[in-house]
Amino acid sequence: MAREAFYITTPIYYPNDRPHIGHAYTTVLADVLARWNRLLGKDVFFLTGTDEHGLKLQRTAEKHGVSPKEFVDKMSAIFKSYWEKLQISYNRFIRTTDPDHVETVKLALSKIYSKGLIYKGVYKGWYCTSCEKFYSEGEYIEKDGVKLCPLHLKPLEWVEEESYFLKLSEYEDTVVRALESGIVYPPQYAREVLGRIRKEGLRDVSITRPKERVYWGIEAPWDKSHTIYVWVDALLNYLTAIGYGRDEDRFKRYWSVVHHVIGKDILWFHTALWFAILAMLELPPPRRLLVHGFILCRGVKMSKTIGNIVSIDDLLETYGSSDAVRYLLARFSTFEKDMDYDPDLFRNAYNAELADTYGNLVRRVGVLVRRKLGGVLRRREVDEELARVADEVKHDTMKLMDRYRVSEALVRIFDLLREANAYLNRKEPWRAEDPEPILYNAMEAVRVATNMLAAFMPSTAARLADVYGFRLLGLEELVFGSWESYRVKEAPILFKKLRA
Ligand code: ME8
Repeated sequence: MAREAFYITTPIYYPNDRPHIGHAYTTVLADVLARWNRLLGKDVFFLTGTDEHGLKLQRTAEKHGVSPKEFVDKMSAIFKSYWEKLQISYNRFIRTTDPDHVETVKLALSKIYSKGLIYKGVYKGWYCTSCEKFYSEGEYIEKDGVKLCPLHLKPLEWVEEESYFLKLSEYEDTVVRALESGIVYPPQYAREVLGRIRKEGLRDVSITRPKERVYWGIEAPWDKSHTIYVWVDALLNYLTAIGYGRDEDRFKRYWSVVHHVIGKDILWFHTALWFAILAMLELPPPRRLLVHGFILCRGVKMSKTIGNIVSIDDLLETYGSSDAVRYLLARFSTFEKDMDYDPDLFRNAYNAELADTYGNLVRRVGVLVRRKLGGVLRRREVDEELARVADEVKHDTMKLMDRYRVSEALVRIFDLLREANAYLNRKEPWRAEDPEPILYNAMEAVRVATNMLAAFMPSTAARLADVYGFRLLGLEELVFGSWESYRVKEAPILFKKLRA
């Protein structure tokens, strides 16, 4: 039987600067979900990449004195190198300058154009280049008579030019229906967009730019003097990567199970604009749109443009490993709310959870197996109580992950580790005449927890499996009390304690 498919995407990021922890947050969350679904035995396709066209990139490259292509080549490689450091297991890293993407954009837009859903007009409005977005009255803020972008607090530019428009207004009902169908998680974000549509309606949007102003983009297939608006170009990446217009079977297989993970800043584009474009292409809306809040830095959204950034390198250096960084980002992730990056909170969780609860348990069990049993631990009678906890934890974790409750799932896995620590304290294998049954059960708890944690901390899981002599399994096969024998080569200290 064909394996169930699972398609997960991150936003494709603007490579105008290196990624920061906001980008890492989304990408790690998506990676955790991708890896978790692989553990469930699914055929996962995980997509990330860079959004390389548009005025922002054009200007940044000009500022650096290089061509846009040279600039994005260099920057997309930097994004890749960070995702490697963070062990992001993407199946494709898409770049909007990739030839198959350029082809997809032309194909999709020609289709929409031929349906009469694109018309010529004049656009006038206030534009933020950092957002690549027009702001209408009520959306921007005004200070000393200057109109400012509400996100970047930078002056908006007045733009008045010929443009082609997309008839979004004809798709209001379709978009509303999709929003009401429960595909947006958490639902508060669907309500937010619905509220805005109710208030303003869905207006037609400008989807091209005159080439003389924005040359760095994909040419409109029906008018070579225009380039496609970067957001329309970018959204279509989700179709390119799974073979839209080239491989129908593959496309259908993955499109039916697509999960987009995004930050709330780009919610409008991923609902109003995206759902409408999909309907114009006669495609269903995504299966799920998972929206998370911002990482704030002292109450303000962290952003490259504002300059209040915590870098990925800082985090890697502070917490010592990419697994620890991944753990902490997932541990404090919230979809509903923003998360304020608090170094004390992160350090305390690192010390209490990773170093003490997990690290100590692993080390204690390993040391005792080596000291008491010469490193060889065989299967013995199962402790019913610990087995029950392990089963319940696995069951609950699967349910939580199925509902994208990533942080709660982590806490639940740690319940098993806490229970195993308490079990060791109670049973005192260091005093026991026959310590093997106790150590076997504690080790089984380590194995079951580690196997689930492989989605969050893949290096740690692989390393432990190697030095303790077990194999990481699919979740279906993961049963407490089923591993035959362990060979403990060394008892590692997984996470060194951090000082304040
Ligand atoms: O918007 N907190 O790219 P982008 C949480 N190219 N998440 C954050 C964050 C923060 N402080 N800062 C950034 C774009 N992010 C477009 C996307 S997709 C078809 C095109 C994350 O480089 C979050 O996922 O500005 C947010 O939605 C995304 O980065 C924006 O990245």
